[in-house]
Amino acid sequence: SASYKSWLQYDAIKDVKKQDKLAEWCQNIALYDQSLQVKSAKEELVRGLTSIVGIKPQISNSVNHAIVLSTRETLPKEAIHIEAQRLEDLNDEGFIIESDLQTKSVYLVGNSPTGVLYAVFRFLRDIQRDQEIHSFNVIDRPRNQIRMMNQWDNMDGSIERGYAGQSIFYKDNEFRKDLERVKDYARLLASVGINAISINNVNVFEVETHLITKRFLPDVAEVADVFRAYGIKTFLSINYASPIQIGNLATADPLDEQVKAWWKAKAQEIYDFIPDFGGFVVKADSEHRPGPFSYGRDHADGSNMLAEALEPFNGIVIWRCFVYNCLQDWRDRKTDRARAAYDHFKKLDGQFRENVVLQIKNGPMDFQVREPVSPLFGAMEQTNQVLEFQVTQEYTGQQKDLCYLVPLWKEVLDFNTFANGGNASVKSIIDGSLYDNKYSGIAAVSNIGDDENWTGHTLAQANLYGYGRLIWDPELSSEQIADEWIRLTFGEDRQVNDSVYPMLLHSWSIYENYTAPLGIGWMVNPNHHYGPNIDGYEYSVWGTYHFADWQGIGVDRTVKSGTGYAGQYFSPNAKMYESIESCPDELILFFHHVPYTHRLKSGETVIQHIYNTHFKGVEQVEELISTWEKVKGRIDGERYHNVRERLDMQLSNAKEWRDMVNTYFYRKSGITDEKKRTIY
Ligand code: BDP
Repeated sequence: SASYKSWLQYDAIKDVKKQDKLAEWCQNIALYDQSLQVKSAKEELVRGLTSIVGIKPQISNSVNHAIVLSTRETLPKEAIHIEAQRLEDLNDEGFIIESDLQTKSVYLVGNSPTGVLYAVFRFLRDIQRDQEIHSFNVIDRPRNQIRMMNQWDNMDGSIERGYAGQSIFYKDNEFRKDLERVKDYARLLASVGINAISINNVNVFEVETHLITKRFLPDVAEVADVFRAYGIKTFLSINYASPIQIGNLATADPLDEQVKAWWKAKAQEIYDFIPDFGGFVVKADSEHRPGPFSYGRDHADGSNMLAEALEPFNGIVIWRCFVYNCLQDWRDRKTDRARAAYDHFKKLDGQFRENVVLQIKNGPMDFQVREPVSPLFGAMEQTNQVLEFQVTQEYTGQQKDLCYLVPLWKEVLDFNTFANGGNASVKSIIDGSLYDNKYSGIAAVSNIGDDENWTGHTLAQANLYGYGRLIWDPELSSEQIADEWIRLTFGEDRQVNDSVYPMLLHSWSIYENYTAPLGIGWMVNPNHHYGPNIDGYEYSVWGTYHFADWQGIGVDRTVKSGTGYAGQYFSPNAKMYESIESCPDELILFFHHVPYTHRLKSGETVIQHIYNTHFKGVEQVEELISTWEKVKGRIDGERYHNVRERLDMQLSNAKEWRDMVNTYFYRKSGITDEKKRTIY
């Protein structure tokens, strides 16, 4: 169905002239490399051309009248005029696409077989839009090295924070037998340049602990085969206590010789099954997961031991920095959860082995609709890092509410940390250029499941697409990415584009308007995290407070009088956040406790801002619905109805948020709405 195909629709071109010309140029595919990824590239090209152009291309061994697929090294002599030396300046996965008017051929040449695959996806994307077949002159390469997807799938088939059905990998504590859907997922991921995937939840429970044993390794190997053909490396999340749970050892202490030997043997065993296995993702000492702290060791000891075991095989350890005390006493309220990652890890800089990569969430708390950027970025000059985003919309509407996340991610990537004495955007840190890291990149929690449309909300496909595109090229704008996705997904229909485009682009700010205000975050129902509950976490152990009383609200994170968190930033960011005058409005309650009557830079008081944005948010959702109504009849019914249903759910959610938030703060503060709207 159209919803299943998502952005790989490959709709037939309607313009007859363009169609004929494409048919003339695309009759043949010439293959000058036989590797696995080039085979996938060819298969995709045949599929795409058959559907877009309506011809079945032949496989030929001449460069004439052909789409030529080749790596730089295997280019035939006839292609001497193709400027393949341009490729030398690109990284491994880079490629060129060049039209040759004389022979009527187009050369898709990669530095590696995977580069060829990326060239094919780019080629198919471009011919569906404005690119003329005779004038290709593309040179492209991914900006980030590790471009990863984290599945939070459990083997019972459930997905932690999954909002699109069950796992496509597992069912009833076994691997699914049919891997067709995994293959289609691999196609979607490769089409936007993803090159790594971890296939199980970071919380590794009983069964999943056995993924690294003979019981499941043959299955893992089969999945890895599917992904390999699309240039994607397979990783597993592991249980730090594995030596105890499956190794019959008495300890998992990283400095214990038996434990070290056990992991070394384990690594050997895994690589016997999967020679190009990527490595481990580890959540340790976090939210009740075991880790090195139990043995009085730190996270350098903990990760280095695993890294040593993987090193002979070029494997890496992706070690998560989401480490904090999730059992704090709220009455004490002195420990600030926001400080935790920096406090734990900063001091370990320089102690990690080269194949340890720290994975840092974009913000210091947990994927809230608005958070400052984690101060750890740039703070560890000698440590490899990847950034972690959450594509699945745990705190941003759970794929019932619309929230296009690319603008949020872009703000994070563009943020200047002022590390290294100057201009040091997050993107220049995690692409490895600032500190010349051996490993670097971006990972994100996936938003897919076995729903027909993959993502529950059809428009949430744009987040998966956008994540891949943005980390391939962080210079792309949110607007460009939205436009590409809409056209590839719904075809070339101006009216559809005119509707969906503003819906996507405004959706993050709409969601922010009707939920937790001014960077304070949370206020959600505990556990499942959907819908409003202002005090849901206020008196619990998780360290997520808003401190609202009758006079004011916000967390004082200043150095002067608060938790000191603001001081974790480089100057001048530290100074900017420290002072109420210079702290940006949207984060004021993250950094400061202020009276409700505090006047924002916008001119509104905090309380009036809360009322205004919450009334406005609901009105904006109503507008989303009327905008969506304009696409009715212009796209298929399945996708139309899916989105319409979701928007209706979003509207009732937004109203609930509006009423609970406004009422709560009216009752706390006793201050009436200037505009005298109804507050219950
Ligand atoms: C939180 C989720 C929880 C995850 C955790 C993590 O609520 O389900 O296990 O993050 O990232 O956002 O480890």
